[in-house]
Amino acid sequence: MASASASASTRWFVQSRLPPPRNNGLHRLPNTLLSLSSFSSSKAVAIAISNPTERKRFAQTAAVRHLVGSVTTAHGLRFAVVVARFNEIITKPLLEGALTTFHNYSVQEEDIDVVWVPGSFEIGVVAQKLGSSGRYHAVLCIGAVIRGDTTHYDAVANSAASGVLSAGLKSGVPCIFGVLTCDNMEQALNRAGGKSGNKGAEAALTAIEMASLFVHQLK
Ligand code: INI
Repeated sequence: MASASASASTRWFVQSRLPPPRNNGLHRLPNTLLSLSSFSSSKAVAIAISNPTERKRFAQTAAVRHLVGSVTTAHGLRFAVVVARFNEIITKPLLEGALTTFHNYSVQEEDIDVVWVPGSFEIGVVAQKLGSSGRYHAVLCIGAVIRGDTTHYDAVANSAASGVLSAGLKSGVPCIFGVLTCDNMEQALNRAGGKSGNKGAEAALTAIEMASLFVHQLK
C-alpha cells in the first residue's frame, strides 16, 4: 500500500506533466487569484500572475460570463404559489403582495396557479409535486410561522424551510421561501404589508428572477 507521502508525490508528478493550459490558464483565473500567486500549484502560472505585465494583460483579456436572471423578461413564465391557511390574516396579504408583483412584472394571470394547504408544514410536499409536474418555472411558497408560546414553532419553522429547500433540489425547479418566521403577530403584520414592507411581494420578485435565470440562462 502506498504511503501518504508517496501518494502526495504521485499527485505532484501528474500535475507537473499536464500540458500548459490555453493562454497559460490566465484567462480562467478568478480576479481574487491575481494577488495570490502562492495559491497556484503551477510554478509557471504563479510566476506569470506575480509579473505586473502579465497581470495587466490578464485584466484586459478576461472574458468572464455573468449569468443573472432578469425580472424584465417574465412574460410567458409560469408560477405556482403554495399558500398556508394557518395564520391566514398574514398569509393572505403576503399572497396579495405576491400577485401584485407578478402583475407589475407582466406575468399573466393565467400563468399563475394558487394552491392552498392547511399549514406551513404541508408546503414542502406540495411544492415538490408542483415543481416536478413540469408545468411551472418556479414555485413560490407562502406561510407564516409565529412563535407565540408554543414549542411547535421550531418544528414547523424548520420543517417548512427544509421542505421548501428539498422540493427545489428534488424537482430541479426553483422553490422560493416566502414563509415568515416571526416572534410575534406584530412582527408578522409588519412584514405582511406593514412598516417592514411585504415579504410576499419580495419573494415573488425572487421567483421571477430565478425562473428567468433557469429559462433564459441555464437551459
Ligand atoms: N402552521 C403555520 O403555518 N404556522 C404556525 O405558526 C403554526 N403553529 O404555530 O403551530 C402552524 N402549525 C400547523 C402546521 O403547519 C401543520 O399544519 C400541522 O402541524 C399539521 O401537520
